[in-house]
Amino acid sequence: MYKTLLFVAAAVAFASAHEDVVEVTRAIAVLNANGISGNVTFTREEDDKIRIGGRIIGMKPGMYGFHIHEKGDLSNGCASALGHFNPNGNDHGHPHDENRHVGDLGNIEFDSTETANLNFLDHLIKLNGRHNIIGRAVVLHSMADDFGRSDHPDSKVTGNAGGRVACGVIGIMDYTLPKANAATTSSASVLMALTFYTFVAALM
Ligand SMILES: [Cu+2]
Ligand SMILES: [Zn+2]
Repeated sequence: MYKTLLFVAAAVAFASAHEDVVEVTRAIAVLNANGISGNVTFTREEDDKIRIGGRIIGMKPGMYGFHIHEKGDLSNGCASALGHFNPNGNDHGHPHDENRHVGDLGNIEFDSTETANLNFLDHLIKLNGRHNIIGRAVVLHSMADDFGRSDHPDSKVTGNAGGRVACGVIGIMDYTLPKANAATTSSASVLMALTFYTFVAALM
């Protein structure tokens, strides 16, 4: 009897460990502060790269630092989002650098109509797993990011991109549910294992 219980427990543990998880395929952040407004979308594409899209309006023409910061906590404005999302303990860098924060998305450019149209890929940010940006914050800065290449003491930490002028929490937009038959398959395996055990026990 104890053996049976132990086996059932093991089978159930095995089945739950193999359950699928929700996969986020698209995320969105809404920015609205200091006369700056817009949406930023993050869409999973082939090779698991993320396409950053959308439009932000309200900044004078020029380049401005644009990052994913560690937390989605905006209770004290953009400041409580803390620093750049950096799960690997790297230096601040250019998006194409090997040594960069996961959150380092470089600069975005506002044109003469004070509009930034976003459409670029990043290979390091993800919508699932260790580099997951869901629930964190996107932050737009008052100055250009120097990619860690200047002599400024903040260069290798923040890119010396100045203050935080607007930010938004990154939320789930689209996702795929685990396959509906996954649970059925798991229960079926438990049932099969039980039947097999009963059969073996009967032989002994
Ligand atoms: Cu930043
Ligand atoms: Zn950084």
